[in-house]
Amino acid sequence: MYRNYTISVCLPCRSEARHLRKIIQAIPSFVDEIIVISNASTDDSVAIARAAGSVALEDNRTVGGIGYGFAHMTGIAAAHGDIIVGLDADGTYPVEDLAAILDYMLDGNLDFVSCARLSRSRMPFKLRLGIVLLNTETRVLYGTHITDILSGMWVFARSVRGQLALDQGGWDLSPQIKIAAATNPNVRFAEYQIAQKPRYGATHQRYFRTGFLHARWILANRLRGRQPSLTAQDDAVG
Ligand SMILES: Nc1nc2c(ncn2[C@@H]2O[C@H](COP(=O)(O)OP(=O)(O)O)[C@@H](O)[C@H]2O)c(=O)[nH]1
Ligand SMILES: [Mg+2]
Repeated sequence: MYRNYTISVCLPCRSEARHLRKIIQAIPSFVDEIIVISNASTDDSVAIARAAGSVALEDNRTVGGIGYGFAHMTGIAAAHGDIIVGLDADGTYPVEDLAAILDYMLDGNLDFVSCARLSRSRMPFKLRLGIVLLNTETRVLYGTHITDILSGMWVFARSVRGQLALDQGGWDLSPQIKIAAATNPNVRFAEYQIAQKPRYGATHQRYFRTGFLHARWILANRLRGRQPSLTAQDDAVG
């Protein structure tokens, strides 16, 4: 519970068993619910998540071998908290800053906060360049200024869960959730600048391939003219 709001943290996870305990232990104690969603893990991530006191779910669906979006969607659907936090289970995102991020969200009367990395993080040049290009594409196509379209950490009110209309099972869930929130007039969206940390273990990422697929999805989604669902109502925060 934080400032009278219950908080759920969702961690998508593929084979992060070696450092999962450390990541779970770093989550502030005011968090009410920790949900680890394993996707096609080949190690004992699920058992370790459970032993560390979190709720361990499995969603092993994949598209093109990736299940990042499926894991997030399952976590978001299962979360009970008034506020839902999503972040990678690899130690890169500063979960220890969560109180400050929640203050920013609550004081600013926001519904969705995306945690943007570019101004405060060191990251591989090709990743930074890819993000800048995809940010620009998003700005041109959707008219929305997002400074880190690929951040893997966000915080939002469960009351807007039904408005996001998420359906991307692969990596494209990451741009999808931000574009859905930022372009929906019923969702108050802002970014919060964070510093990214080095990853535990090896990334599963193939930057060029994933970047190209993101560019294609961002364009195709715009051409489809898909509007976020305004019908699905959810209970209000608090
Ligand atoms: N690679 C991969 N990671 C997944 C998948 N599903 C969930 N994850 C988790 O998603 C998060 C992001 O993956 P990561 O390898 O860190 O990608 P990066 O942050 O882009 O380097 C990590 O916590 C993974 O354990 C999946 O299908 N593939
Ligand atoms: Mg990561």
